[in-house]
Amino acid sequence: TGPVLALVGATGAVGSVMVDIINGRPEVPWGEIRLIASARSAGKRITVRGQELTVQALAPEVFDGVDVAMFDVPDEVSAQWAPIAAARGAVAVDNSGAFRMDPDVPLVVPEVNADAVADRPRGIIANPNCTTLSMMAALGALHREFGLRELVVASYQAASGAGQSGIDRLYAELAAVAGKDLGVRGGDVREALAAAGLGQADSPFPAPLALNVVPWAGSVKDDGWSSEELKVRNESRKILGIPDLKVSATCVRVPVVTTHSLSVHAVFDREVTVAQAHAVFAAQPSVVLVDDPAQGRFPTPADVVGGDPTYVGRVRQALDFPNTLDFFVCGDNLRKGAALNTYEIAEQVVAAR
Ligand code: 2RA
Repeated sequence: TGPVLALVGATGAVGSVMVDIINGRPEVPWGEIRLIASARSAGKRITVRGQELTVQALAPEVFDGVDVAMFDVPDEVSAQWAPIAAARGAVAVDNSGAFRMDPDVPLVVPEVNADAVADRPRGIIANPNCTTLSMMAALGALHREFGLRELVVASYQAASGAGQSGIDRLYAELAAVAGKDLGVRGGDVREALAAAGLGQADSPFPAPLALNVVPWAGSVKDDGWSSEELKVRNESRKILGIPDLKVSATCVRVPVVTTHSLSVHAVFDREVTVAQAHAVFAAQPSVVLVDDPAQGRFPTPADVVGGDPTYVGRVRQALDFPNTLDFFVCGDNLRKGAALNTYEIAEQVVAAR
């Protein structure tokens, strides 16, 4: 009988991908897996590794005997329940934003700072935001070799980053504009959505996403920044262990269902060539290099979705900036960006026992 794993939020967008990941592993270390969700979803039956499990309602007792409890739930649910799981003896691995910047909670990407899982005074380990996480395997590998000093990032974030409601909204908007010749201007998208009964106020996005890009993700913070942009800054610093890393990010939502992309401008302490960067990426098992633009080969969300690795391409030495690389990264925001990294942390916790 191996350790007991609990998955809280088993029926949500990330939780469902988590179940796929657990089902797809060749082997798992767990003696028992418990699926947990809100009372509304309790009683649902989900097959995990050939066994039909019944989803249990979230309550303190469900954590009794649990070794690792993974949380894929909104911030306020994690804030309340991860400490309860920890108090009942579980290590909580939390994918919300509730604990990421807590100095007593490690923020872990196993390829970059796996050892940090051991130092968890609150019994909680945080999983980074999917936007930061999507570039971390690639950046961490470069940082080890060349010393990262500055980071300028633009994100191209998928609708599923906003959860199931984001996915549903994008499909509904696409249906509202599909099959129509909207002319060279692409038509009045707001009018087309309104005619289909899709009010802007009902959308998780602040502007139409179909046939559009939206330079906003997250909530409003001081001085014009979005929460998402500050997460890229703060979380990159914490994961890489560079508290004074200079970071500037612009986060943008694009009409892609799943897979976040980032355009990265990274300045290093030491000189770095494209060939050296290619060699570093090739040596990092969780990074796949797709970089032959003359043959039309570069990562795109449509090609990498559903995969576990981070895909990197368009690697260039910046012409006007010394020691600087520009490159493009794509990563499935629901897999490595959320469920997979959380699961890898959970396995790391039991492996380190
Ligand atoms: C988003 N990164 O894409 C967020 C989700 N955590 O909206």
